[in-house]
Amino acid sequence: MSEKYWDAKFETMAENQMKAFQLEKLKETLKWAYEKIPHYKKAFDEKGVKPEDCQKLEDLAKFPFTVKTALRDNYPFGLCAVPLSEVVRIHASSGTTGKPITGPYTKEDLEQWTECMARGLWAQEVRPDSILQNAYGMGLFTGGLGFLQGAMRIGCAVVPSGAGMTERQILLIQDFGTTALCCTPSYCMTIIERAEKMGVDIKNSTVRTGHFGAEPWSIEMRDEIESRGGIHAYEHYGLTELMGPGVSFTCENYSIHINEDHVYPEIVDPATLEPVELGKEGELVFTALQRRAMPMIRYRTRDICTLRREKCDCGRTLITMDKILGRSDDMMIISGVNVFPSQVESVLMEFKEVEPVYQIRLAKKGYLDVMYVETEARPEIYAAGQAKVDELAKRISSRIQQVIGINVPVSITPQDSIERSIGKAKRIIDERPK
Ligand code: DLL
Repeated sequence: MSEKYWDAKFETMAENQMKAFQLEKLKETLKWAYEKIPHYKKAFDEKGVKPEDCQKLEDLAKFPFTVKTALRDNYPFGLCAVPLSEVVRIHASSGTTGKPITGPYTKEDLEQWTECMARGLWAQEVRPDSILQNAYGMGLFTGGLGFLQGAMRIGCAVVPSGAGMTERQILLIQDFGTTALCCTPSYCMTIIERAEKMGVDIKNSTVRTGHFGAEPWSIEMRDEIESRGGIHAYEHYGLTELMGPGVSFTCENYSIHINEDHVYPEIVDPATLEPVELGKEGELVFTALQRRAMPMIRYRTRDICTLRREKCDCGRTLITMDKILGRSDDMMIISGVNVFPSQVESVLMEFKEVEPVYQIRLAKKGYLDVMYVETEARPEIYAAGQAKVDELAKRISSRIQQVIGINVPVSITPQDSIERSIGKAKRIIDERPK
């Protein structure tokens, strides 16, 4: 570890060395998965590929994808490559429908995950003298324990406050002198808003850094957290299927660096499933390079993103990804235009008169999907009377038309009518007949 990097060897490794390292790990992983897990043996055989067919990184494109249903179909331990006696932790994610998906870890898997988390938090100014309040859900969700492990590895004081009980979170910030706050960005906004109502000034509190993730959020939301909360808003990205958080993290330049010695990223065209070149948008696909309990080959995340290999001033050579635009399952097609909630969020955040809460209602009009946006205004707008409220709604609607190109009715709902998030915010209410 150095003052700047937690693991300088991998964080600043030359590209050709990294590729050689990845290839070696990839070959081991393909063999491990093929030999240990019937699902992969069958999938490889059906595609007519053998682990030995991977002789260069590009050969990975010949191998089959893994999709979420494979995890559900093999619930709970069908994709586990080791006996349960070697498993030391099992996380799970409920998802929206049906059975959860499981994430088992060996001792070594946990160790590596911890290192990935420490790497990210170290890059984000967390040090042994930090007081880190961890307001991610503690439990089956990978957020709580993932951040706990990484922070403990650095050796800072962790306050495992968990998600929820917002007034207590604010009390802890004040009493313990929290310097680093970990939670979803929407929950951070809830905390800031509640603190303002309580007359507590988070902006001038001890909190300096935020370590946010687990849901899509716009750059405008990031700016809002920074200006309204006085917090440097760092980001983490990850998913249960791979390890949880720890897949990637932002440096001081907001570049999202992928721990590519642990996860090998690809972007594919979600329609053709063909690889997409660097700098072009598509679906993120990851292969875990070092996991033992649950190796993951070409996992289709459904997250829409772009990969870039550009020099970053932080000195890290790790490949970067853009902010996630949204999940392909959350993409709405309105009047023929593809829209993600994060795009609506970007427009809403331009308006200082609205609270950073919103929801999108989807309904059917004939054969067409229609969308309604609901948000809340700041107290002074309600106080100024209904005409002001209506005028604001109209202005937002015409800005959406201008930026996204669709005509969307916007309504300003009564104060505090939209549920505040404590974890992953639910942005879409789908009222379309099933
Ligand atoms: O959300 C892991 C995590 C916890 C990441 C805490 C960061 C911080 P899952 O519950 O399995 O795991 O959800 C994974 O959440 O496929 C993305 O769609 C979304 N997601 C996670 N991080 C981000 C992010 C955790 N920074 C799914 N930006 C992923 C946008 C994110 N979306």
